[in-house]
Amino acid sequence: MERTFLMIKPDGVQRGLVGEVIRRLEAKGFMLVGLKLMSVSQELAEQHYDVHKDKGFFKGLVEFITSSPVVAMVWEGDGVVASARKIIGATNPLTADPGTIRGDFGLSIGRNLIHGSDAVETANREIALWFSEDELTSWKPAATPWLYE
Ligand code: DAT
Ligand code: MG
Repeated sequence: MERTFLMIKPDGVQRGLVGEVIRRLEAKGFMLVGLKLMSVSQELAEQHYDVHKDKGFFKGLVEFITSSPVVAMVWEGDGVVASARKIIGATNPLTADPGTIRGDFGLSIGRNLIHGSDAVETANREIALWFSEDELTSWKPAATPWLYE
């Protein structure tokens, strides 16, 4: 079953949107398999955003991610990587569609509330970076037959 890595950024935690984000993914039918509130080290933030290391916003992004706790999560389900990206919405909250997390709650690109892996391979890399194997729990939700034909 497909898995993705989601991270509620410091602004999402500070603004009290942890429950709202989890509620939306749960209501969709995805399954939570890993969850932790944590402070992010400089090294982890830099590794996570390695693909952006040459961008002008990289330094500010790392400062932001390390500035206050985040909620790191792994979610599982059919097509969860692409579907979670749709639920999150476009990178810039001002142009993100209403109904998405960023579209409903954000105003600026540097405070866009949540990260979601952009592809299955990226998800596997990010899950391994943020979670150890024993922090992830496989379980079978009772609702499974009511979610999947
Ligand atoms: P996404 O988070 O939608 O995958 P991304 O991978 O292009 O977006 O960028 C990673 C994060 O970096 C993004 O969530 C917010 C920040 N960021 C991207 N472009 C930016 C910009 N032009 N100015 C400031 N921050 C930016
Ligand atoms: Mg990205």
